[in-house]
Amino acid sequence: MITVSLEHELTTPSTTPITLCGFSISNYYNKVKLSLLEKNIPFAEALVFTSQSEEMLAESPMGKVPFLRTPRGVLTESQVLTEFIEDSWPEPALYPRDSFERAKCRELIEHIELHLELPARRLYAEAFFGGSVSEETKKEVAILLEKGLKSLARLARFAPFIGGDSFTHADCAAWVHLPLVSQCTRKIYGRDFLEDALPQAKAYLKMVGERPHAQKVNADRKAGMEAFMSRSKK
Ligand SMILES: N[C@@H](CCC(=O)N[C@@H](CS)C(=O)NCC(=O)O)C(=O)O
Repeated sequence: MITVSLEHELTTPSTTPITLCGFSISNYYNKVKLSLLEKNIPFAEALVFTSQSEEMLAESPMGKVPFLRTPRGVLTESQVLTEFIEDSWPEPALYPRDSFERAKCRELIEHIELHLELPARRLYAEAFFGGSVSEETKKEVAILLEKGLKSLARLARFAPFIGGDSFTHADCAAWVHLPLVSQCTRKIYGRDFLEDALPQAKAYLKMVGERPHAQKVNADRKAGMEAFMSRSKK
């Protein structure tokens, strides 16, 4: 595990209460980072790559990122981090106050992660990392993605945000995950499944991407890409 501390500009080292661990090309890392930035929560970032070393597993039992170091211990699973962040710093709220609308928001996040990001992830090796994926997997994933996208078309509101009229954690999730569905389907199947199923998504993603905090996440992602690629070649 490689750990490098990157103090976030909002923080000072001595008062930093939480540290987001992972790397800036991870969509799950960026989901949480965008939520933290949008809520103006002071945090530090530590560059940690996925690994199965004892040192890593002691903090992140699956060896995955992101994880969050807090004064009371470590938390894993990005959605758990999101919920912890919202519970610990309720203002500004990134979930609706109404319990049903709040649940609808979480439904969108679950939906995007379970039915879109997870199947799409099975293509990443070939789409992004120079590996290969079997024809069988490609067929299976295509069916899952078509179904997931049809279903998202029923759930997403784009009015103008994915859950309605305010920016929420669901936008943080949609903005990091949905572009990967576009990119990997274009690469693997030669057409953009997202564009075909949800033509409104493109303008929506552009709108979210214009938010200053999204731009910061994107700039860090681009800077991190080169470091990650040179590390994976070694
Ligand atoms: N369910 C996890 C997924 C996180 C995840 O898959 N992270 C990727 C990086 S984007 C990872 O750590 N992959 C390494 C692995 O699966 O061992 C979460 O929401 O935090």
